[in-house]
Amino acid sequence: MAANSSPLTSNPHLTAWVDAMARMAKPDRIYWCDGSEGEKKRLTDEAVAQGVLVPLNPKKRPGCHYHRSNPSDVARVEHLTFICTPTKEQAGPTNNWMAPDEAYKKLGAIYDGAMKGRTMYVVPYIMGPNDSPFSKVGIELTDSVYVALNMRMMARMGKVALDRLGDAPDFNKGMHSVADCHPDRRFICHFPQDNAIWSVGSGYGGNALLGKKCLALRIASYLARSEGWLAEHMLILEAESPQGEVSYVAAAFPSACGKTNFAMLIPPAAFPGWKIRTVGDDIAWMRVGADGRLWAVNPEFGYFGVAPGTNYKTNPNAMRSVEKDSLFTNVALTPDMDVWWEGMDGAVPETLTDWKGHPWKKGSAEKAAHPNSRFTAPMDNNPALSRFAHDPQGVPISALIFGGRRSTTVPLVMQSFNWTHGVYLGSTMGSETTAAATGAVGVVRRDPMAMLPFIGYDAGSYLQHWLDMQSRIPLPPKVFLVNWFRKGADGKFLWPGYGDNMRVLKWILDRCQGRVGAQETLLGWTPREGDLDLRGLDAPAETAAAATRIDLAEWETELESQAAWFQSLGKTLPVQLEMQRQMLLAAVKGARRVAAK
Ligand code: OXD
Ligand code: MN
Repeated sequence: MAANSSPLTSNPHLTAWVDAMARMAKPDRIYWCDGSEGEKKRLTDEAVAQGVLVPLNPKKRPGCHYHRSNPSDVARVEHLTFICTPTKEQAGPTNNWMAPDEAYKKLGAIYDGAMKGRTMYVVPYIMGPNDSPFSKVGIELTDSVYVALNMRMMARMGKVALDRLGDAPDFNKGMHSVADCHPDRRFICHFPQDNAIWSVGSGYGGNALLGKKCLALRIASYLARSEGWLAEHMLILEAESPQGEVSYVAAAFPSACGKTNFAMLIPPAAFPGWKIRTVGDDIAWMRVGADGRLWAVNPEFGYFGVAPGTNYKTNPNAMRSVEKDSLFTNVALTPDMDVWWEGMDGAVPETLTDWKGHPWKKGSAEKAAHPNSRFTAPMDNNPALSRFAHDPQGVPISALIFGGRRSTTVPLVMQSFNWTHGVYLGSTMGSETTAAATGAVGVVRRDPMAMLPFIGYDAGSYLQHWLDMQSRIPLPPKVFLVNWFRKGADGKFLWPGYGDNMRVLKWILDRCQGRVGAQETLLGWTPREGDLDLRGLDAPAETAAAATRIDLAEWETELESQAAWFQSLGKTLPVQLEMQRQMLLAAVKGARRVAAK
């Protein structure tokens, strides 16, 4: 490869670091990515020639490619993900910790010569809009052409990042090698104090696309605390009412709770004139604006979404986003070289090639697509992209929403009494384990702000930072908790979800404007009968009542069970949060005592 083998920059900090990493990994070639269209074509042709990518049927999926990963490398590996702060206490009880020296030594030994016979791609990128004060520059060095091509979709990549960086030393140093892709030599290490990430042994998105979870959440959350802002696992959506009022909300849900679907929601027929547009589907960086409000940007440039379950009914905008120029990983292939996954529209094909490359027949007990198979699509493909998605100033946030997957206890929607109570609701949110994961079913896994795997430092200090933000935001957003997954006595979901979540969103937006009623319960503000707009809802009238109900006996159990979670966070747990829990518990116990008399 002749093109771009010499540095596209004279930045001495950058060239010295690239040289040092190359001396360690010993690639045959170094290639500096410029982000051009010509380069995209060249790298894609190269990937196709190596068998890393397979072109899909150009009539059905123009510009699209397919990738099959190593079958042992299909998901994020939380048990192999480390925060390498100088002390273990700085990483806190919810993270794996490795001493920085030990991590550099251990991974250095794996990197040593790992790129022999390979090309090292230098991938400069910006997380955030090009000219935004929010944005951060990262450089990823990788021996995977698949990673380089994914990065150009997921971040603003190439010369644009080198131009922004100029001669400054201020860039994230991301080193990545698939090495021999063996689980025994797989580590994802973060060095927040060095603004560095070393990832080895995995080519999977969340482990290998270093701009996403590693930089935009783990490292950014650490930087955000010292710089006074928030880096969160949140979608950002724009809602426009029929009267033309435009508002923005940011919402945190654990992985696999329908975040991309909510970010691309289609309002039900009973809500004519409402338009929902996407700013981001996974990550929000939020700063206090000059006007005292909280402003958010989506640092990403594309979507890295879970394919199974996505169809033209559940998420038409995601389906349209992947109609062209997209990359598919570990889905199934149809005989005419289109993609397929469980839950796609239409009849199940008679035969397919499954995600491992084996022939597959309709009715097979095996899944054809891996449950965590993914699409990568440029966000500009989204027909409902907000016109502010690339705005350097971001969008002003009216409401923050936290949500988990709970079959009992947590109502459809609840507004917090104040900021501290809102932070408490976020800090105790969680999801029940499902049969899809190993271990007991129905156990609540606490996942504060949906950030458990992504907080780049001690979790108690992270929650303190959230509390401290109150004094920094003169006009803070209102905070809400939602739960689309509550079940009735018959074990069926009480709430239809998907587009009907618009009804909940409308209540939230109206609450932000003081336009709709609510009832003050012991646990927070919930909609009274008639407050939620249920016109045209295809569900019995009792549904909303059952979904929004507060059951004090369930809450007593819930509040008691939160004690162990808070205790597990150790001495940095903010005292206000434990006091909130105790105040609510005392109130619930008191009310139950009165009721029992
Ligand atoms: C996740 C993801 O796992 O966005 O949260 O991929
Ligand atoms: Mn995510």
